[in-house]
Amino acid sequence: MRKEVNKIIRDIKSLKTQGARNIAKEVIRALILQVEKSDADSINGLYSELLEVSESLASARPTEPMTRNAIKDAQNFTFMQIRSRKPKSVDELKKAVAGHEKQYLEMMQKNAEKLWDYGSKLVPDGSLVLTHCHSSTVTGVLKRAKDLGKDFIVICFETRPRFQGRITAEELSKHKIETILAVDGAVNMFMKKADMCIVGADAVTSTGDLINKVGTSTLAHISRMHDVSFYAAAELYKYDPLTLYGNREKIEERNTEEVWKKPPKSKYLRIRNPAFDATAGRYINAYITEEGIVSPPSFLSSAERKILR
Ligand code: RUB
Repeated sequence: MRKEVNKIIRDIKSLKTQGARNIAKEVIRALILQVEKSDADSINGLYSELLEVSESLASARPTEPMTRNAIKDAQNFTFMQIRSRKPKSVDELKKAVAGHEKQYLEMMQKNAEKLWDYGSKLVPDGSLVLTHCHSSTVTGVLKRAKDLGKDFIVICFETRPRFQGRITAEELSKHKIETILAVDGAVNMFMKKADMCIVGADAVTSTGDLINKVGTSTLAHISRMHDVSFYAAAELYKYDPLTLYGNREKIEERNTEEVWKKPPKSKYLRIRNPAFDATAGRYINAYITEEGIVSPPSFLSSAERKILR
């Protein structure tokens, strides 16, 4: 494996690269690097190398279907090239695969732009918007709404223990959006005055349930208590096809030192650090996707049209 690819894996594991889209984009960049600079001298050699590297990339953050979908697409494309197009040389295959991956990145960008357009129309002028963690999809929606001339205030919750809410706060305020950072425990207090909630997505299941940063389900439940609209901004590529067969989305448990560095030693004390939680589709008013606004039960049919299994 190339050392640049190793670094991408390390950055994903250490959370230097965060968020489902950013992780998927880095993984695709790694595939391009590996293929373009590969020393493989045969077509089969290149294919085996791609399979091996993609396994390591997929396991760097195993709970990200957007990454898995991208990897599956790369593997299927390469397989079909070898099977049907029968490249004459390894260089021809390298070029085809790298070219396909570059197009995939462009498609991701176009999808995000479309989603931001749809989402920005939902943000009411003069409103109070609540969000959680840092989602590049959500900040894209909010920045687009601001660019449309809308005035609104965003409250981002700090998102313990890694404080991704600060990344959101910094990014939005740089874009001249009035932003308030608040502690996670203040959700109920601010919900009373909120007009809408918008969060990102790590995974969407076949039943329209959402997996996102831990604390998302609290926001969703409390928004329902106060009758505040709750949206998740999720490209259809966040869909996890395995959930159609009953697979439950794994919730990543991270190092407990992130929560408490030096806790007192006691056999009665345990610390837990789940990174994500699941929100049932019935608490979500709609998903904002690149194909428009869809209800949680319709996410599946829209996604299935796009994603190869
Ligand atoms: C980030 C997180 C984000 C989603 C969506 O968690 O939960 O809401 O990944 O992000 P972490 P995006 O910081 O642990 O990766 O919209 O950018 O794909």
